[in-house]
Amino acid sequence: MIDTEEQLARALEAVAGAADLKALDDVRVGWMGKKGHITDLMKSMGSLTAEERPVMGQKVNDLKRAVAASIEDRKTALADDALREKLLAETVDVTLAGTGQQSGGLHPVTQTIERITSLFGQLGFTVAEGPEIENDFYNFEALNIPAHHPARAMHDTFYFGDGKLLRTHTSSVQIRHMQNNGAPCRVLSPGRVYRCDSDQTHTPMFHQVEGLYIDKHVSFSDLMGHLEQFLKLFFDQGDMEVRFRPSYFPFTEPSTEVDVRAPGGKWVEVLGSGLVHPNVLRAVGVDPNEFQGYAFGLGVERLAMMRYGADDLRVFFENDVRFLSQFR
Ligand code: 2U9
Repeated sequence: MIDTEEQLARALEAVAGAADLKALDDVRVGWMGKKGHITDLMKSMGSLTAEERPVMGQKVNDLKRAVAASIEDRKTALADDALREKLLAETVDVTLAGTGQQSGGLHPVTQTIERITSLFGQLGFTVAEGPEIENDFYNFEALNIPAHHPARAMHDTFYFGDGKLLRTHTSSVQIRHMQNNGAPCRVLSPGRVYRCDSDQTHTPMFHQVEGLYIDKHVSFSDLMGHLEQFLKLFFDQGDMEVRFRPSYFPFTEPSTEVDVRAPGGKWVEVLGSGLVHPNVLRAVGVDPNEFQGYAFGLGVERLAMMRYGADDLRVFFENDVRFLSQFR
Protein backbone atom coordinates (compact mmCIF):
# COMPACT_ATOMS: atom_id res chain seq x y z
CA MET A 1 0.00 0.00 0.00
CA ILE A 2 1.10 3.54 -0.69
CA ASP A 3 2.46 5.54 2.26
CA THR A 4 0.04 8.50 2.55
CA GLU A 5 2.09 9.94 5.41
CA GLU A 6 4.99 10.39 3.03
CA GLN A 7 2.67 11.79 0.36
CA LEU A 8 1.37 14.34 2.86
CA ALA A 9 4.90 15.39 3.83
CA ARG A 10 5.75 15.95 0.14
CA ALA A 11 2.58 17.94 -0.41
CA LEU A 12 3.15 20.16 2.64
CA GLU A 13 6.71 20.83 1.50
CA ALA A 14 5.48 21.88 -1.96
CA VAL A 15 2.81 24.14 -0.41
CA ALA A 16 5.33 25.76 1.95
CA GLY A 17 7.71 26.34 -0.97
CA ALA A 18 5.11 28.18 -3.10
CA ALA A 19 6.40 31.75 -3.11
CA ASP A 20 3.28 33.41 -4.52
CA LEU A 21 -0.37 32.75 -5.36
CA LYS A 22 0.47 31.60 -8.90
CA ALA A 23 3.00 28.99 -7.63
CA LEU A 24 0.49 27.88 -4.98
CA ASP A 25 -2.17 27.32 -7.62
CA ASP A 26 0.29 25.19 -9.63
CA VAL A 27 0.80 23.06 -6.50
CA ARG A 28 -2.97 22.76 -6.05
CA VAL A 29 -3.47 21.57 -9.63
CA GLY A 30 -0.57 19.09 -9.25
CA TRP A 31 -2.16 17.50 -6.14
CA MET A 32 -5.90 18.09 -6.26
CA GLY A 33 -6.52 18.58 -10.00
CA LYS A 34 -8.20 16.06 -12.35
CA LYS A 35 -4.76 14.71 -13.29
CA GLY A 36 -3.20 15.33 -9.87
CA HIS A 37 -1.48 12.91 -7.51
CA ILE A 38 -4.50 12.36 -5.30
CA THR A 39 -6.72 11.51 -8.26
CA ASP A 40 -4.04 9.02 -9.35
CA LEU A 41 -4.11 7.49 -5.86
CA MET A 42 -7.91 7.07 -6.04
CA LYS A 43 -7.63 5.37 -9.42
CA SER A 44 -4.90 3.01 -8.23
CA MET A 45 -7.18 1.69 -5.47
CA GLY A 46 -8.85 -0.60 -8.01
CA SER A 47 -5.95 -3.01 -7.62
CA LEU A 48 -6.39 -3.33 -3.84
CA THR A 49 -8.15 -6.14 -2.01
CA ALA A 50 -11.62 -5.68 -0.58
CA GLU A 51 -10.17 -5.39 2.95
CA GLU A 52 -7.47 -2.89 1.96
CA ARG A 53 -9.76 -0.64 -0.07
CA PRO A 54 -11.79 1.08 2.76
CA VAL A 55 -8.67 1.53 4.86
CA MET A 56 -6.83 3.11 1.95
CA GLY A 57 -9.93 5.11 0.99
CA GLN A 58 -10.02 6.62 4.47
CA LYS A 59 -6.30 7.50 4.29
CA VAL A 60 -6.60 9.13 0.86
CA ASN A 61 -9.59 11.18 2.02
CA ASP A 62 -7.62 12.33 5.07
CA LEU A 63 -4.69 13.20 2.80
CA LYS A 64 -6.96 15.15 0.46
CA ARG A 65 -8.47 17.16 3.36
CA ALA A 66 -5.05 17.89 4.86
CA VAL A 67 -3.57 19.05 1.54
CA ALA A 68 -6.62 21.27 0.83
CA ALA A 69 -6.39 22.79 4.33
CA SER A 70 -2.68 23.52 3.98
CA ILE A 71 -3.25 25.20 0.59
CA GLU A 72 -5.97 27.41 2.14
CA ASP A 73 -3.68 28.34 5.06
CA ARG A 74 -0.84 29.15 2.67
CA LYS A 75 -3.17 31.24 0.54
CA THR A 76 -4.22 33.31 3.58
CA ALA A 77 -0.57 33.73 4.64
CA LEU A 78 0.46 34.89 1.15
CA ALA A 79 -2.44 37.39 1.02
CA ASP A 80 -1.46 38.70 4.46
CA ASP A 81 2.14 39.12 3.30
CA ALA A 82 1.02 40.98 0.18
CA LEU A 83 -1.17 43.31 2.26
CA ARG A 84 1.60 43.97 4.76
CA GLU A 85 4.00 44.81 1.94
CA LYS A 86 1.44 47.14 0.32
CA LEU A 87 0.76 48.96 3.60
CA LEU A 88 4.47 49.32 4.25
CA ALA A 89 5.02 50.81 0.79
CA GLU A 90 2.15 53.25 1.29
CA THR A 91 3.07 54.41 4.75
CA VAL A 92 2.38 58.11 5.32
CA ASP A 93 4.78 59.92 7.59
CA VAL A 94 2.40 62.02 9.61
CA THR A 95 5.32 63.88 11.21
CA LEU A 96 6.33 65.49 7.86
CA ALA A 97 5.59 69.19 7.44
CA GLY A 98 2.30 69.86 5.56
CA THR A 99 2.07 71.52 2.16
CA GLY A 100 0.01 74.35 3.68
CA GLN A 101 -3.36 75.77 2.72
CA GLN A 102 -3.32 79.00 0.74
CA SER A 103 -5.75 81.49 2.18
CA GLY A 104 -8.08 83.34 -0.14
CA GLY A 105 -8.83 87.03 -0.10
CA LEU A 106 -11.46 89.55 -1.01
CA HIS A 107 -11.79 90.50 -4.68
CA PRO A 108 -10.21 93.90 -5.43
CA VAL A 109 -13.65 95.24 -6.41
CA THR A 110 -15.02 94.18 -3.01
CA GLN A 111 -12.01 95.71 -1.27
CA THR A 112 -12.56 98.97 -3.17
CA ILE A 113 -16.27 99.06 -2.28
CA GLU A 114 -15.38 98.46 1.38
CA ARG A 115 -12.80 101.25 1.27
CA ILE A 116 -15.33 103.70 -0.18
CA THR A 117 -18.17 102.75 2.18
CA SER A 118 -15.83 102.88 5.16
CA LEU A 119 -14.61 106.39 4.27
CA PHE A 120 -18.14 107.75 3.81
CA GLY A 121 -19.14 105.76 6.88
CA GLN A 122 -17.01 108.24 8.83
CA LEU A 123 -19.40 110.98 7.60
CA GLY A 124 -22.41 109.01 8.87
CA PHE A 125 -23.40 107.34 5.59
CA THR A 126 -25.02 103.89 5.79
CA VAL A 127 -25.32 101.28 3.05
CA ALA A 128 -28.59 100.45 1.26
CA GLU A 129 -29.24 97.70 -1.27
CA GLY A 130 -31.98 97.06 -3.80
CA PRO A 131 -33.02 94.96 -6.80
CA GLU A 132 -30.91 94.65 -9.95
CA ILE A 133 -34.04 94.08 -12.02
CA GLU A 134 -35.92 97.35 -11.97
CA ASN A 135 -38.82 99.08 -13.65
CA ASP A 136 -38.95 102.31 -15.60
CA PHE A 137 -40.05 104.41 -12.64
CA TYR A 138 -37.12 103.66 -10.31
CA ASN A 139 -34.42 103.62 -12.99
CA PHE A 140 -35.58 106.62 -15.06
CA GLU A 141 -38.87 108.36 -14.29
CA ALA A 142 -38.16 109.24 -10.64
CA LEU A 143 -34.70 110.46 -11.65
CA ASN A 144 -36.13 113.17 -13.86
CA ILE A 145 -35.52 111.11 -17.01
CA PRO A 146 -39.01 110.91 -18.61
CA ALA A 147 -39.82 108.74 -21.64
CA HIS A 148 -38.22 110.11 -24.81
CA HIS A 149 -35.82 112.23 -22.76
CA PRO A 150 -32.54 112.28 -24.72
CA ALA A 151 -30.73 111.19 -21.53
CA ARG A 152 -32.25 107.72 -21.97
CA ALA A 153 -30.00 107.36 -24.98
CA MET A 154 -27.01 107.90 -22.68
CA HIS A 155 -27.69 104.52 -21.11
CA ASP A 156 -27.61 101.50 -23.31
CA THR A 157 -30.23 99.70 -21.31
CA PHE A 158 -30.91 95.94 -21.24
CA TYR A 159 -34.71 95.60 -21.43
CA PHE A 160 -36.60 92.40 -20.62
CA GLY A 161 -39.54 93.50 -22.75
CA ASP A 162 -42.22 93.38 -20.00
CA GLY A 163 -41.47 96.81 -18.59
CA LYS A 164 -38.60 95.35 -16.58
CA LEU A 165 -34.96 96.25 -17.15
CA LEU A 166 -31.50 95.74 -15.64
CA ARG A 167 -30.70 98.83 -13.60
CA THR A 168 -28.22 101.12 -15.38
CA HIS A 169 -27.20 102.80 -12.11
CA THR A 170 -27.81 102.26 -8.39
CA SER A 171 -29.68 105.58 -8.09
CA SER A 172 -32.81 103.40 -8.16
CA VAL A 173 -31.81 102.04 -4.73
CA GLN A 174 -31.67 105.57 -3.34
CA ILE A 175 -35.04 106.43 -4.82
CA ARG A 176 -36.49 103.37 -3.02
CA HIS A 177 -34.66 104.34 0.15
CA MET A 178 -36.07 107.88 0.18
CA GLN A 179 -39.54 106.61 -0.70
CA ASN A 180 -39.42 104.32 2.36
CA ASN A 181 -37.50 106.52 4.81
CA GLY A 182 -37.99 110.09 3.64
CA ALA A 183 -35.56 112.88 4.49
CA PRO A 184 -33.09 113.60 5.98
CA CYS A 185 -30.88 110.78 4.70
CA ARG A 186 -27.25 109.85 4.23
CA VAL A 187 -27.03 106.68 2.19
CA LEU A 188 -24.63 104.79 -0.06
CA SER A 189 -25.70 102.27 -2.68
CA PRO A 190 -22.94 99.98 -3.90
CA GLY A 191 -23.83 97.29 -6.41
CA ARG A 192 -23.83 95.85 -9.91
CA VAL A 193 -25.18 97.87 -12.80
CA TYR A 194 -25.68 96.87 -16.43
CA ARG A 195 -25.13 98.65 -19.71
CA CYS A 196 -25.03 97.21 -23.20
CA ASP A 197 -21.42 98.18 -23.85
CA SER A 198 -18.17 96.22 -24.14
CA ASP A 199 -14.58 97.26 -24.88
CA GLN A 200 -11.32 97.92 -23.02
CA THR A 201 -12.94 100.54 -20.77
CA HIS A 202 -16.55 99.27 -20.72
CA THR A 203 -18.04 95.97 -19.55
CA PRO A 204 -21.75 95.03 -19.74
CA MET A 205 -21.78 94.72 -15.96
CA PHE A 206 -19.77 96.88 -13.59
CA HIS A 207 -20.04 98.17 -10.04
CA GLN A 208 -21.06 101.57 -8.82
CA VAL A 209 -21.20 103.31 -5.52
CA GLU A 210 -23.64 106.17 -5.40
CA GLY A 211 -24.06 108.50 -2.46
CA LEU A 212 -26.96 110.66 -1.40
CA TYR A 213 -26.95 113.27 1.36
CA ILE A 214 -30.24 115.10 1.94
CA ASP A 215 -30.87 117.45 4.83
CA LYS A 216 -32.05 120.99 5.56
CA HIS A 217 -28.78 122.81 5.00
CA VAL A 218 -26.66 120.75 2.59
CA SER A 219 -24.81 123.00 0.17
CA PHE A 220 -22.59 122.78 -2.87
CA SER A 221 -19.59 123.51 -0.66
CA ASP A 222 -20.44 120.40 1.43
CA LEU A 223 -20.34 118.44 -1.83
CA MET A 224 -16.96 119.90 -2.78
CA GLY A 225 -15.42 119.51 0.67
CA HIS A 226 -16.65 115.94 1.23
CA LEU A 227 -15.66 114.68 -2.23
CA GLU A 228 -12.22 116.32 -2.20
CA GLN A 229 -11.45 114.88 1.24
CA PHE A 230 -12.76 111.47 0.18
CA LEU A 231 -10.53 111.39 -2.91
CA LYS A 232 -7.41 112.39 -0.95
CA LEU A 233 -8.08 109.62 1.58
CA PHE A 234 -9.07 107.05 -1.04
CA PHE A 235 -5.87 107.56 -3.04
CA ASP A 236 -3.76 107.97 0.12
CA GLN A 237 -2.46 111.29 -1.15
CA GLY A 238 -3.04 114.32 1.05
CA ASP A 239 -1.84 116.85 -1.54
CA MET A 240 -3.82 115.38 -4.44
CA GLU A 241 -5.17 118.05 -6.81
CA VAL A 242 -8.94 117.83 -7.35
CA ARG A 243 -10.87 119.70 -10.04
CA PHE A 244 -14.64 120.31 -10.30
CA ARG A 245 -15.80 120.69 -13.90
CA PRO A 246 -19.33 121.85 -14.81
CA SER A 247 -21.44 119.09 -16.35
CA TYR A 248 -25.02 117.97 -16.91
CA PHE A 249 -27.07 115.12 -15.46
CA PRO A 250 -30.89 115.06 -15.50
CA PHE A 251 -31.04 114.14 -11.78
CA THR A 252 -28.76 116.88 -10.45
CA GLU A 253 -28.64 120.65 -10.90
CA PRO A 254 -26.06 122.09 -10.88
CA SER A 255 -23.91 119.11 -11.87
CA THR A 256 -20.19 118.59 -11.83
CA GLU A 257 -17.69 116.02 -12.95
CA VAL A 258 -14.71 115.58 -10.68
CA ASP A 259 -11.15 115.04 -11.90
CA VAL A 260 -7.92 114.28 -10.06
CA ARG A 261 -4.40 115.04 -11.26
CA ALA A 262 -2.76 111.72 -12.15
CA PRO A 263 0.99 111.11 -11.56
CA GLY A 264 1.77 111.98 -15.23
CA GLY A 265 0.15 115.42 -14.77
CA LYS A 266 -3.01 114.51 -16.71
CA TRP A 267 -6.48 115.28 -15.30
CA VAL A 268 -8.51 112.07 -14.97
CA GLU A 269 -12.25 111.98 -14.32
CA VAL A 270 -13.12 109.93 -11.23
CA LEU A 271 -16.75 110.68 -10.42
CA GLY A 272 -19.87 112.71 -11.18
CA SER A 273 -22.03 114.62 -8.72
CA GLY A 274 -24.37 117.52 -8.18
CA LEU A 275 -27.16 118.94 -6.06
CA VAL A 276 -30.22 116.70 -6.31
CA HIS A 277 -32.77 118.05 -8.79
CA PRO A 278 -36.02 119.30 -7.13
CA ASN A 279 -38.03 117.03 -9.46
CA VAL A 280 -36.25 113.99 -8.01
CA LEU A 281 -37.14 115.01 -4.45
CA ARG A 282 -40.75 115.63 -5.48
CA ALA A 283 -40.93 112.17 -7.11
CA VAL A 284 -40.32 110.56 -3.71
CA GLY A 285 -42.52 112.97 -1.76
CA VAL A 286 -39.79 115.13 -0.27
CA ASP A 287 -40.41 118.89 -0.27
CA PRO A 288 -37.50 120.55 -2.13
CA ASN A 289 -38.21 123.82 -0.29
CA GLU A 290 -37.50 122.10 3.01
CA PHE A 291 -34.78 119.60 2.04
CA GLN A 292 -31.97 119.60 -0.44
CA GLY A 293 -28.61 117.90 -0.80
CA TYR A 294 -26.00 116.37 -2.99
CA ALA A 295 -25.59 113.08 -4.83
CA PHE A 296 -22.60 111.48 -6.48
CA GLY A 297 -21.87 108.41 -8.53
CA LEU A 298 -18.66 106.57 -9.26
CA GLY A 299 -17.53 103.49 -11.14
CA VAL A 300 -15.79 101.09 -8.74
CA GLU A 301 -13.64 99.26 -11.31
CA ARG A 302 -12.47 102.59 -12.67
CA LEU A 303 -11.31 103.73 -9.25
CA ALA A 304 -9.78 100.30 -8.54
CA MET A 305 -7.88 100.49 -11.86
CA MET A 306 -6.42 103.85 -10.91
CA ARG A 307 -5.54 102.84 -7.36
CA TYR A 308 -3.93 99.54 -8.38
CA GLY A 309 -2.47 100.75 -11.70
CA ALA A 310 -4.37 98.31 -13.96
CA ASP A 311 -4.78 99.31 -17.61
CA ASP A 312 -7.64 97.03 -18.66
CA LEU A 313 -11.02 96.95 -16.92
CA ARG A 314 -11.59 93.33 -17.93
CA VAL A 315 -8.98 91.91 -15.52
CA PHE A 316 -11.52 92.46 -12.74
CA PHE A 317 -13.97 90.05 -14.38
CA GLU A 318 -11.68 87.28 -15.64
CA ASN A 319 -10.92 85.95 -12.13
CA ASP A 320 -7.44 84.76 -13.12
CA VAL A 321 -5.95 83.66 -9.78
CA ARG A 322 -2.53 85.02 -10.81
CA PHE A 323 -4.15 88.47 -10.90
CA LEU A 324 -6.40 88.00 -7.87
CA SER A 325 -3.66 86.56 -5.63
CA GLN A 326 -1.87 89.92 -5.77
CA PHE A 327 -4.68 91.39 -3.67
CA ARG A 328 -4.74 88.75 -0.88
C1 2U9 B 1 -30.61 110.28 -6.52
C2 2U9 B 1 -30.39 111.50 -7.12
C3 2U9 B 1 -29.26 111.75 -7.85
C4 2U9 B 1 -26.14 110.14 -8.73
C5 2U9 B 1 -25.10 110.70 -9.64
C6 2U9 B 1 -23.50 110.79 -11.17
C7 2U9 B 1 -23.69 112.12 -10.95
C8 2U9 B 1 -22.52 110.25 -12.14
C9 2U9 B 1 -21.56 108.28 -13.11
C10 2U9 B 1 -20.19 108.14 -12.58
C11 2U9 B 1 -19.47 107.12 -13.40
C12 2U9 B 1 -22.06 106.93 -13.39
O1 2U9 B 1 -20.55 104.86 -13.00
S1 2U9 B 1 -20.67 105.97 -13.82
O2 2U9 B 1 -20.70 105.76 -15.22
N1 2U9 B 1 -22.46 108.93 -12.19
O3 2U9 B 1 -21.84 110.95 -12.82
N2 2U9 B 1 -24.31 109.99 -10.45
S2 2U9 B 1 -24.84 112.30 -9.78
O4 2U9 B 1 -27.18 111.04 -8.65
C13 2U9 B 1 -28.30 110.75 -7.97
C14 2U9 B 1 -28.50 109.54 -7.36
C15 2U9 B 1 -29.65 109.33 -6.63
C16 2U9 B 1 -31.86 110.03 -5.74
